[in-house]
Amino acid sequence: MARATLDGNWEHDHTVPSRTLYPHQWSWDSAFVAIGWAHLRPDRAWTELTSLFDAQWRDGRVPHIVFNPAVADSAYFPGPRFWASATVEGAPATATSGLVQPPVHALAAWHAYRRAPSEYARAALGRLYPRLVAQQRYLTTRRDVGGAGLASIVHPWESGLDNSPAWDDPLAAVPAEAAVLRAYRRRDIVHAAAAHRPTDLDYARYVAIVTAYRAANYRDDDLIDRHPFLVECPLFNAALGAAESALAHIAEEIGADPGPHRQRAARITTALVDRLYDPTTGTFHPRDLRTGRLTPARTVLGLTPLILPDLPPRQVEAILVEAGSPRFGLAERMARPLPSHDRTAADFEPLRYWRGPSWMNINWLVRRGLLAHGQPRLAVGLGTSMVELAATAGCHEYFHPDTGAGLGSPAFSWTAALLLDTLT
Ligand code: 9WN
Repeated sequence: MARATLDGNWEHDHTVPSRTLYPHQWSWDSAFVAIGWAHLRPDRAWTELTSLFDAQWRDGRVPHIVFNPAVADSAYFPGPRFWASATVEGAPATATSGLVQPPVHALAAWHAYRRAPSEYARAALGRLYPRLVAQQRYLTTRRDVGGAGLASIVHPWESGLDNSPAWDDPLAAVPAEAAVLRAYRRRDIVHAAAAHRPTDLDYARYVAIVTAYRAANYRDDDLIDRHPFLVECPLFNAALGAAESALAHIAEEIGADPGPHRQRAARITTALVDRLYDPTTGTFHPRDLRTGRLTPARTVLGLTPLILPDLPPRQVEAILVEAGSPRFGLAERMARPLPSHDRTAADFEPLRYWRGPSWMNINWLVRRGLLAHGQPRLAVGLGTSMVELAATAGCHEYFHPDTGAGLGSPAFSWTAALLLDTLT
């Protein structure tokens, strides 16, 4: 089933997340998918990552969508015409979006390499290395809007958890003009139930934020003075720090200097704890740069700093307490994987996208974190629940966090890829 899903979604040099909902190449999807290909066809793992980085912008940003020119503009909203990247200085010839997604690529590349090492893979890793470094440089310089050593996201789409309750407060401050949205036609609700997707109001704001960024040609200078959405996300920055740790391993493997990567990993970890950990809630929260405050929702984002190998013991312990609470239900024997939002919260919605359903990629990341921090029994508990879920429901995009029913796309690439990886 997992193999058939990946094979069915393979498209020349990349894997579409889903044939219906997402007919192009997505950034963090490709990273997760490469891990799956490492088990089946390692050559495709490297082709996948290489094709994504072929669309890297001159400033180092890796776009969150690389558009397939053979697919009609109307097949996905917002399509290439809306982003208009071709007119922007420093963008590649291929049409892309102007946003990024969590930088999980170095982590994925290192993981894929260790799953299937070979001379071919080492050469591919060596070619990818400077591009991964450029990606980090972009995020740690141009996106350090808060000036404290963390990267800011400029749109909820950059978090990968588009409509998480984590973004409700910062989004509420974004003016939403219904007229803006009426000018476009959403495609997602043609293929998925509207009640399982972000709302029209969410989309109006998504469009308004891109419109503001696009009007400045996707430049990042002076964002603090003009951009309507600026947030330091725990997952995004945990990925940023974990990327430096992975780059240190990659550097060692290919004969480059791992030292600067280790130093940067340590700095990002310290900044993440200083800026995003709340000792009163005992979990990590996003920081809204427009208000300077942490956003209050306790979402699964708060657990993801566990992927940082040098996260201090106090925060590791706090995450284990939060994850093991009724909010998320992590245990050595657990019926269902972690939900995307606090089960006990009033705004928990078990069917709506990132506001409750379980997702394989987030569970995979937390499981890696458990293994890295010496929690093999909890990792087995979580891994078993993930495998049972996908084996029973199929390779769906997301799952009802209580019943385990499959939701969204029924043949979703990263679910297949990470199922394969969790099985071994
Ligand atoms: C917007 C492709 C992507 C994932 C995101 C997920 C969803 C897009 C959308 O699909 O986002 O980027 O149209 O909803 O939220 O994490 O990368 O699978």
